Amino acid sequence: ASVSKHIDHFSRFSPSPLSMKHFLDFGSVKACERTSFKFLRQELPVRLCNIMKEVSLLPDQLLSTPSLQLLQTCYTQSLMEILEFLDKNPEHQEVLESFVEVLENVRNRHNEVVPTMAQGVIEYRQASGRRDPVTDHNLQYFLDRFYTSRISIRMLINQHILVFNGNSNPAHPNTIGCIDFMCNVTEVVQGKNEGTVKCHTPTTSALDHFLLFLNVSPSLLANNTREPIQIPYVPSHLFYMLFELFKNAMRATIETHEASRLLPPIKVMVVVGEEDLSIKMSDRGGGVPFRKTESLFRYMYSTAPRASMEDQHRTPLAGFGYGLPISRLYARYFQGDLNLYSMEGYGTDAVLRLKTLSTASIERLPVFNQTALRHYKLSLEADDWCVPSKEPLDLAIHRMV
Ligand code: W6P
Repeated sequence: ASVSKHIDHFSRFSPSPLSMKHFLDFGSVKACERTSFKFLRQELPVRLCNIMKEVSLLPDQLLSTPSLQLLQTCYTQSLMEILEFLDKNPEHQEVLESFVEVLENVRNRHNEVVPTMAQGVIEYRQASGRRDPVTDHNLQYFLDRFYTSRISIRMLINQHILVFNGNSNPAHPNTIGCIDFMCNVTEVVQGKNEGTVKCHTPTTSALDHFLLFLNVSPSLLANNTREPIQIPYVPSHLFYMLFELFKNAMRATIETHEASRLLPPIKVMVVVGEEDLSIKMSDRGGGVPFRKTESLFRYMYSTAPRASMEDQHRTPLAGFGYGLPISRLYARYFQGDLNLYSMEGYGTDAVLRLKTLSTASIERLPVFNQTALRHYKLSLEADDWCVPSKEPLDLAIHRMV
C-alpha cells in the first residue's frame, strides 16, 4: 500500500497518552521488552501519522519549501521502517534487538527537526511576504502541536532504548530511562543535574555562563521546607525550561542595568504542595508591557527579524528564540504550565508549574480529528469584539430626530 494509505489508516486512531506512572512501571520489575515492543510498533505509527496528517494540510507554499520536503521525507522513512515490524514475531530476540536499532536511527534522523521546521517557516514568510494574523495564528496552532508530538515520540523512543538497551545509570540510581522518579528540583535549579538525555545541546560556554551567573548573581532559593523537594520528572526537560527562563531573566537584567556595576539578583522559589510543584523565577530586569507578554511565546514573533538559528546556537545567552514556546510545551506535555507575570518598569516573574503526583502527570497529546481539521480550514472571520476607533465619537452628529 502507498504511504498515504498508511497515513490515512493510522491517523484514524487516537494516540494513547501515558502517565508518568505508566512510564515508571514500564521500566520497573514489571518491565517486559516484548510488551513495550508490541505497544510501540502500533503507537509510534499512530503518533507519527496523526501529525503527518496535519503537516499535509499546511499551505502549499509552505509544504513546497525544501525544509518541509526534507521533513516529510524523514517522517515517511521512519514510518516505513517502524511498520516493517508489524508482521514480525515478538517472540524472536533478533526482532526485539533490531527494533532498538531502528529506533536509534529514527531518533537520530529527527535530531534537526526543530531548526528545519523553523527554517521552512522563515522561507515561507519571506516568499509569501504576508504577515497576516490569521496565517500566524494557524501556524502557531500547528507548531505547538507539531513540536508536542515530537517531544512525545522522542520520549517513547528514549524510554524504550534506555530501559531495554542501556544499563542503569550509576550516577543517578533513581532513574528509569530518562525519568528520575525522585527528581530533586532544587538541584536542577542549581544546575547540578542537567539530565542524561539531551533535549537540546547547550554549548559548554552557555552552561558555564549559567553556572557562573548562578553563583555570582546571588540566586536565592526559598523553600517552604527543609526536606529535599522531589517529584517524578524528566530532569532534562526541567533543565531545558529553567535554563531558558534563566537566560531570559539574565538578559533582561543585564540590558536594563548596563550602566550599573551591581546586578539585582534573580530569585528562585520552589514550593511543593499536594497537587502542584511551583517554581517562580523573579528578575528585576525592567519587565515587559502586558500587551507583549503573550507574543514572547509566539514562533512568528521570534522568527521575524532575528538572527539565524546558527547564530542562536553560538550565542551563549541569546534568549527570545524558540526557547520560550518550546519550554511551555515541555511544561504542558505532563499537564504543567508556564506563565509570565510582568510588571513593566520593574521586572518579571516566570512561574513554572508541574504536577506533584505521577498519576497526574499524564501526556498531553495532539489528536487529529474534525476539530483539528477545522483549524486548518479557518479563514478570516469578523471578530465578535469591537475594534476601538482612533477618533473619539462625536455625538453631535448623531442627533435624534
Ligand atoms: C523578561 C522577559 C522574560 C521572559 C521569560 C522569563 C523572564 C523574563 N524577563 O524581562
